[in-house]
Amino acid sequence: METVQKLSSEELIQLEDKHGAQNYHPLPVVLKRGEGVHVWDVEGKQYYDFLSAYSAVNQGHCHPKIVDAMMEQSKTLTLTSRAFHNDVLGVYEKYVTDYFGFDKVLPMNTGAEAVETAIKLCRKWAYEVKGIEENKAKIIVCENNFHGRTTTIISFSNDEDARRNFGPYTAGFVKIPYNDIDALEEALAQDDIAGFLVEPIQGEAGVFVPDEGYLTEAKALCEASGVLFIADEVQTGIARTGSLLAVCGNCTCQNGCEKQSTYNAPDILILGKALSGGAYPVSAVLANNEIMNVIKPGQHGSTFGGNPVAAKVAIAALDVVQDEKLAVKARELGNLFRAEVQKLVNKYDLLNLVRGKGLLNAMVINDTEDSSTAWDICMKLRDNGMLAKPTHGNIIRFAPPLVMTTEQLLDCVSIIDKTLAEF
Ligand code: IF1
Repeated sequence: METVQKLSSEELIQLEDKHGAQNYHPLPVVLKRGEGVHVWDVEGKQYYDFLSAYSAVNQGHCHPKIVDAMMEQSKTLTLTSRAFHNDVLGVYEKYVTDYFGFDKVLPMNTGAEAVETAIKLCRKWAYEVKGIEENKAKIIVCENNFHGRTTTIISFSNDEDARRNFGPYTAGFVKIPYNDIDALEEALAQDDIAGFLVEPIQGEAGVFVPDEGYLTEAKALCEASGVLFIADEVQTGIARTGSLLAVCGNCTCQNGCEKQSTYNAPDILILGKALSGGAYPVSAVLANNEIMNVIKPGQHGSTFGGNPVAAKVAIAALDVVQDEKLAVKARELGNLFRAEVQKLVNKYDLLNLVRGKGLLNAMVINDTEDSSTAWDICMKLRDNGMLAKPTHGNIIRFAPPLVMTTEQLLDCVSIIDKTLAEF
């Protein structure tokens, strides 16, 4: 360990190149420490984190409340598997279901596992409650979706990198354009439709916010067709977009929702990432009894899902969201950020537009998708003390931790300004 700590950024990157599978192309920066909105590299340089581990670190790096909860539980009991009960799981299950307003939760670890769980749950419900003939159930998904990396999930991706040469693929998915209510209505008219799986804002697609009313109409159409409305809030959930969930629209109430009937409550809610504040892999699928009760002992599970450390971490992470009013912060800071960056869009030809909701935003660069401009800008941002990552070639995603102050946010805008001026 001693020697590892003395290695330079360059040497550490070489180690990864030589010994790690090359399934990523990270920005060349090697981080060693994080606190709140900041991270530091091995040479000691400080940066603002404008990715938040893809919206996992909403509560800020190493939030003391979350770390304390993890440390304490780690010294007491880490894992029992679900073969036995433990004294934390039930407490967490009550807490998280009250928080989001559902009857039951099925705890898993990663986002992709939670999406898989939702798909299995939806199919089982379709056969056993809705009465679809065995093996006929279809789930509607959207073009340019991102739901994770398992074989089934990439089966309905249209990102060729994510999908190509990983077949044969899982059948049973119908793909429609995102943000197209007529296409949804048409697809819902097909036989054997069990569910509609959707990201309330498409993250990987470049932070694509659907039209006002799209989610409400989509939910209403699903309900009218007896089809489950399944929201993947792995990236958008937990205050990121200025409300507790992106499906909450403009409501910022923090604890569950007294207005369940007026927000676009999904039949199945998928959470991950910030459910742990980035401290630990924790994901969850929430649903009411009519749906969740189709899963019986032995039919689904995971060794680590719902382990006591995960349970304590998630309670702490959700406490922080509420105590620090992170949804309201994300909304206010997001409005300010977009207004400020819009000024830069007006100022620089290099920028096409800024879009997003809350603190999930993207800046579209005025260049072709295969140009290296967005990457070059991210490299310069890095040099100027701010870390962000391009997506789809010419888009830069901006998703800082939600615990940022107004002053810090304005400081970041001036870093972006200064960086663009260098081009
Ligand atoms: C990677 C993207 C973000 C997600 C939604 C499920 C998952 C994700 C809506 C799966 C994960 C991550 C995975 C990460 C990159 C990242 C990502 F650019 F690829 F699309 F955030 F925008 N549903 N998204 O966004 O969760 O299994 O990873 O815990 O490196 O693949 P996971």
